[in-house]
Amino acid sequence: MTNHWVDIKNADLVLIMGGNAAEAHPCGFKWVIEAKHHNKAKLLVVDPRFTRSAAMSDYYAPIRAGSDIALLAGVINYLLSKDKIQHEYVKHYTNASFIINEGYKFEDGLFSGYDEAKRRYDNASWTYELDEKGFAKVDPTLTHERCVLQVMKRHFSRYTPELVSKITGTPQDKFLKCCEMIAETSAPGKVMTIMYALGWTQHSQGSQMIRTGALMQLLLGNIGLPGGGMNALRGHSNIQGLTDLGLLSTSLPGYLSLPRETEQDLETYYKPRATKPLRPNQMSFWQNYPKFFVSLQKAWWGKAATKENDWAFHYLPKWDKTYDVLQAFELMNQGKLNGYICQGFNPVGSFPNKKKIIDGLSKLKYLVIIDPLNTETAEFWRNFGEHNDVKTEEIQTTVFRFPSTCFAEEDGSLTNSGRWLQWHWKGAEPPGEAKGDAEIIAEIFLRLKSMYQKEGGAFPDPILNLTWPYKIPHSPAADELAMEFNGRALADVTDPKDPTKVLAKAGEQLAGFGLLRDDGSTASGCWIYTGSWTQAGNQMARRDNSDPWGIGQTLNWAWAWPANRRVLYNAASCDPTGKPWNGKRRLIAWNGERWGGSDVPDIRPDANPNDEEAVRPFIMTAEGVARLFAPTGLVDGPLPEHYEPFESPLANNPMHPKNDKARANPAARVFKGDMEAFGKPSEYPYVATSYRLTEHFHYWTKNVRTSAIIQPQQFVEIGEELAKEKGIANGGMVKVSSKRGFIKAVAVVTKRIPTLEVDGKKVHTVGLPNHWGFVGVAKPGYLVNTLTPFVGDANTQTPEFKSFTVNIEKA
Ligand SMILES: Nc1nc2c(c(=O)[nH]1)N[C@H]1C(S)=C(S)[C@@H](COP(=O)(O)OP(=O)(O)OC[C@H]3O[C@@H](n4cnc5c(=O)[nH]c(N)nc54)[C@H](O)[C@@H]3O)O[C@H]1N2
Ligand SMILES: Nc1nc2c(c(=O)[nH]1)N[C@H]1C(S)=C(S)[C@@H](COP(=O)(O)OP(=O)(O)OC[C@H]3O[C@@H](n4cnc5c(=O)[nH]c(N)nc54)[C@H](O)[C@@H]3O)O[C@H]1N2
Ligand SMILES: [Mo]
Repeated sequence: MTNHWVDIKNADLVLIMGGNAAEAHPCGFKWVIEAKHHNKAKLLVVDPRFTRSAAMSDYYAPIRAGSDIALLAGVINYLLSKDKIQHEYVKHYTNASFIINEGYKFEDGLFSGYDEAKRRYDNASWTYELDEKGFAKVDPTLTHERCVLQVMKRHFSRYTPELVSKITGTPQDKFLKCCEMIAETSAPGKVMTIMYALGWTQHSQGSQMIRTGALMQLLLGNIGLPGGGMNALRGHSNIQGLTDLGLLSTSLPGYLSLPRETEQDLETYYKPRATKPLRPNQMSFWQNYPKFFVSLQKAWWGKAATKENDWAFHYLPKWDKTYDVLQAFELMNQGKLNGYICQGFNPVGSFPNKKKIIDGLSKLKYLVIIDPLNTETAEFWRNFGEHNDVKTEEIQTTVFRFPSTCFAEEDGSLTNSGRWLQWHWKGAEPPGEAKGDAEIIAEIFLRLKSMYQKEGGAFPDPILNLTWPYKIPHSPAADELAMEFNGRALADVTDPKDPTKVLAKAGEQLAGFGLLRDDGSTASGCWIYTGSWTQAGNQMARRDNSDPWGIGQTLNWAWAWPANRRVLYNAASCDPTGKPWNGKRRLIAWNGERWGGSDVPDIRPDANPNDEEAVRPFIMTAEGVARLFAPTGLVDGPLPEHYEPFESPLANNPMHPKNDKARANPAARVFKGDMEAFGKPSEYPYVATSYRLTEHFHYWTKNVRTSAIIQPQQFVEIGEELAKEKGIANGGMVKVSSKRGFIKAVAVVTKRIPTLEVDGKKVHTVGLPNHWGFVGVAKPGYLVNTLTPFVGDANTQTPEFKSFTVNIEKA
């Protein structure tokens, strides 16, 4: 989230699109109701189904799953052509005025630099024109034909209401009503918040769907304002913490990145990351990259990380490809990966194409499960009849099961969607032989280390020299780990302007990431968490809910990264003179000398907005402004474009019907064999999408008798028209099949799933709730991921769970 849960109450318009907060985030959804009650806010919901969120909305528009870019691009076209944009904001706070290089082209669905054989773009032509000093050229009049605003106008003008409706199935009048409601928030004092989740992320073009939403918000001037923002509603209670701490295969903590194979020395590694400003006087905050990186290396390897050995840069693995989950299972299938650890992870239930997942696990030598519960993955080798029809005698994988605690049985912090780190305390002792996750990992590590000590190995140094300062080495405590993430001074940290002034004494916990240094005098396990456990103690445990400004800014409740700031880019909540766009909802303001107010300023506190080359609010970019056109950052284009899902009811992409290469996302990775496993519309004519129910949490509440009682049996949802066509009765059994397998379940025939007219034909949607499987006390069912395709988003590799195709028949 750029903003936070409580802040939703400040919105004038709430757009829920690509999520169903009333169902999947019912506690957070209360802030939407607050906005309606206290702020007369309107709620707009766009979803293939009339959901529980839609039931509370002021306006609902249906959409074909997987076509959101077309709808949002249509809104952008509406805003640009009807001049419904926040002019001052767009001019000063975005790169609308920046001039793009002549080499940049977009033709027939493909951006310049495409390599078809590699399914990859070379982004060399997606750049700004630079002046002699290396700064980006701008045209403040916004009229240059290659300035971003004009490039955007040409790009999005193709998304006419007719074409949008033809692709999305959203009737034109409903689409235009959405445009009108959204456009109202281009007034400087009005804001819309966007709440989204998996309905946008789980697509082969998921990152670009989110980006299209962000572009719309920037044109409307809704980012950085209270009640505005792009708000990703996170899933598991600590999934925000997972990404913060760098648990993705190409990440390091604090959104630093693991070096690539081509970056074998520190200088090459820093070059694209520690970027110099692209406009005069901009902060370009990633210039501080070396301070965060060296502090991380010091936290991990202490004295073994020295200036002479480039802070042990050679200890880090260098990536040749991403090792996301799809990749891991592909490698298992190829026989190239023979051991796998699942810690709190049930991939047989949660990853696509169950058959391929099970085939992969069957080829392993060993599988380790760390989980408080039994799971489908732990039991993948056992035959459960129709629900898991495997040949047990042919599977040789050894499965080790380590019972672990769950969150309620341990101390620690959970980071919520709003980036708040909230400390919690153990509520009960774990049963039986269960051990904490940290204890299990520590024991595995210590045994590995002693093997390296005894037997040597190809490269023992990173293991032998790893810092391990815990009081009980086989059981690191949560507070020890939290203090390590925050970081401390290894030597006295002084003021660069006055070296006699000591800002932090050797051994002290650091108060903020401004104190981190690149000379080895500080250590921090995650720079964005610096400030969470200071000399003043555990900031995450704070529970003062006072709200002096009355807009939900409770700065003394828990602690938010970065720097306890609650709304990111909050300097954009003011006009270019430093005055809030809306005087009633003030985050910060410029008082003539400093920035201050109800939030921690997201700008240098003394940066005068009235200076000629003022510091702009998007301090993390080298430009100082937000990127409408993204020269770097995304692998599949500097601007969004609609592509069909890999499985779609349409034979071609109505945006460029003749170019088959641009039918689906041309930069998405598809493994050999998986392309052939995609279904054709003639055999699988219906759009399928999978989703959650309030009454269950994934696959684990099947173990809870009360949850099993309130949602007793697996079902699929279809509309009345499809039911009639197929002769399916409400409550009858149906078989749903894709090219990869089938499931059987009870049919719920409902008005809540509309039939849409797409590209001149009727398109029906089949809705698939996720929560059943073959382990637990609930009535057994089929795993929905028997049906889903093995392909992910081009940038994140998040699987395309939300739009694929199936057939349905009476069982
Ligand atoms: N009770 C309960 N709560 C949960 C969970 C749970 O299992 N149970 N899981 C948690 C987790 S891990 C997560 S990640 C979150 C997920 O939270 P959500 O993303 O809100 O949950 P979903 O139900 O998967 O999907 C949301 C909606 O997206 C819609 N949708 C599908 N395809 C499209 C599309 O192409 N466009 C648009 N506009 N909408 C589409 C679906 O119809 C559905 O209504 O929920 C969390 N909360
Ligand atoms: N078709 C389809 N597939 C989907 C989705 C979808 O919308 N549609 N959604 C996707 C999403 S968003 C997600 S997040 C994934 C979820 O996929 P998974 O994370 O694989 O699913 P969970 O069932 O949540 O499994 C988590 C396991 O963690 C265990 N656990 C709980 N607490 C602890 C703990 O403290 N320590 C340890 N070690 N284990 C613990 C639980 O018992 C459970 O077995 O599913 C994905 N799969
Ligand atoms: Mo999730």
